[in-house]
Amino acid sequence: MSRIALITGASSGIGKATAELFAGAGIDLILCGRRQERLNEVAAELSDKVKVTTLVFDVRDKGAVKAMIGSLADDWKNIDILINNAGNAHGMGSLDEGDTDDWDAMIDGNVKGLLYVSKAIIPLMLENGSGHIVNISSIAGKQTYANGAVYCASKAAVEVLSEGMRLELTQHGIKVTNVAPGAVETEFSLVRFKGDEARAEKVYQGFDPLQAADIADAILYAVNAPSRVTIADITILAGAQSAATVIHRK
Ligand code: 8X3
Repeated sequence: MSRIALITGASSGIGKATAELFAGAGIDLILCGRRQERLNEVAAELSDKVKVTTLVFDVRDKGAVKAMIGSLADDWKNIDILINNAGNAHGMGSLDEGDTDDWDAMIDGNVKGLLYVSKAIIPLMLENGSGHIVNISSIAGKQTYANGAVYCASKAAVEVLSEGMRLELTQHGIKVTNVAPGAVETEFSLVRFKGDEARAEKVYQGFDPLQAADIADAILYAVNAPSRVTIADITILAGAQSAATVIHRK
């Protein structure tokens, strides 16, 4: 029987790349995101390979998360894999000058959003006595950098939540994998710098950055590992990257 994966933030970046790779591997998909049109495009692209359904909600909206996941037809509720991918950086600035709305967006999305989605899905996995949760953290969750402390804190929280989930859920047959990517060329920097394309492009200049598909590869590896194996943690840096803020540029 084919597996079912629910992916948040599935309309772009790592979420979309994971959906594409999973479809190739025969995994049915529940694609979640805030933008129905973009989700529809991804769904249309993949629905000749696997069964695909979409759910539109913002992970920050507790009520919507509960209602939308609760609205899934019974067949779709047998979720084998949860990819907690939705998350973003908003702004970059010092703690004295940072925008508190940006802080709210990062803590609410990256931390509370991940919790709301997990809370809606863990009971379904417990009922089945199996499941796999993959949390997309960041190298920023392991290494703090100036002007990014709130983003780093939000991702450090993801690291801790991965550990907490693993401690609570292993006994119930549910695996938890934490994936911490470094510099991946997606819309990440464009969002962080609020649409400033020149600034966003500079982040990935002078070296060969990671692509979303590189992260998707690692995720597929983790969810395909035999049942005797738990891939607990994967950190993936760009080939020219040695730490969160250390990149060898030509
Ligand atoms: C994104 C990686 O190093 O730009 O999560 O914060 S970094």
